[in-house]
Amino acid sequence: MTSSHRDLSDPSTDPFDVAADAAAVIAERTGVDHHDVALVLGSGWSQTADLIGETLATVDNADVPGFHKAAVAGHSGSMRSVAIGDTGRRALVFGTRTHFYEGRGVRAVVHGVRTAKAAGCSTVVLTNGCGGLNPAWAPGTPVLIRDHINLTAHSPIEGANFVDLTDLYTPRLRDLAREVDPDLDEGVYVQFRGPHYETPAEVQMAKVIGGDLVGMSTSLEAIAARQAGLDVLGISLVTNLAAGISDQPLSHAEVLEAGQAAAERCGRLLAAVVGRL
Ligand code: 8IG
Repeated sequence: MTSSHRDLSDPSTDPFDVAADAAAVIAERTGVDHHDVALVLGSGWSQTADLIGETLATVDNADVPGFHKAAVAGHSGSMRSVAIGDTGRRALVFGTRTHFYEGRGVRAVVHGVRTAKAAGCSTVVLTNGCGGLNPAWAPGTPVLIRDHINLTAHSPIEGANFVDLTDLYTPRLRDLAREVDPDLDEGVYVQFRGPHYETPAEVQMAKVIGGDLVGMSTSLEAIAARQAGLDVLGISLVTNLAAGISDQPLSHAEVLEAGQAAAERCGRLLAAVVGRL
């Protein structure tokens, strides 16, 4: 293990070196040098990973190079190594993510995904809480991400690397999720910078350009995952109707409530999909 805690925001630091350092600490603290699948738990998803299997180790984010404490209420500032049923495989479950709006830079946003790759994962499951544009999606409805529109005007990719994003959200994994839960709808996720929610006019713009879901995460992570060669499954939990779709104001309390209400359906979905990967 290396004791270096190189600063991701220093341009002379190679972010993949920090990811390798992080993976080494994770291996040491969890006792296994290989994880198979990584999950990032977004708003509303914190209670959903327990059905995957037994938690065998918990590591404080603050102890892992490049990671930070949770910035959002309802997120946990730790990562867990979870047995995937009795398959012998392991899931690396990130209890929180770094959001672009935190201002730590894109490298920090995608560090979890790069660490997952360095830890041996071949698949990443990105979850989030978001606003829905389809009035039929009541708060608490999970929706598969079919594609995204990245409105952050940033990319996690540095240099002239032209990464193909066709089928970014792996079709085979979407099919698998729908086998598990045939009622799952699919949608296009639009990542705004945040941390303010959208105006109703911005939500209408998202609709006109082909969006179904509005949120503040996931797209940049998915791009980094594709660059790393990971398969990506994205699942949004609609925790609120997007601004102006309903006449209700938006609140983070509503987000946490919808998560509670949906925890069982979402947990069963995650556990079944991860068990069958
Ligand atoms: I939870 O309505 C959650 N996150 N941008 N808009 C955006 N992000 C969100 C929303 C929302 N709900």
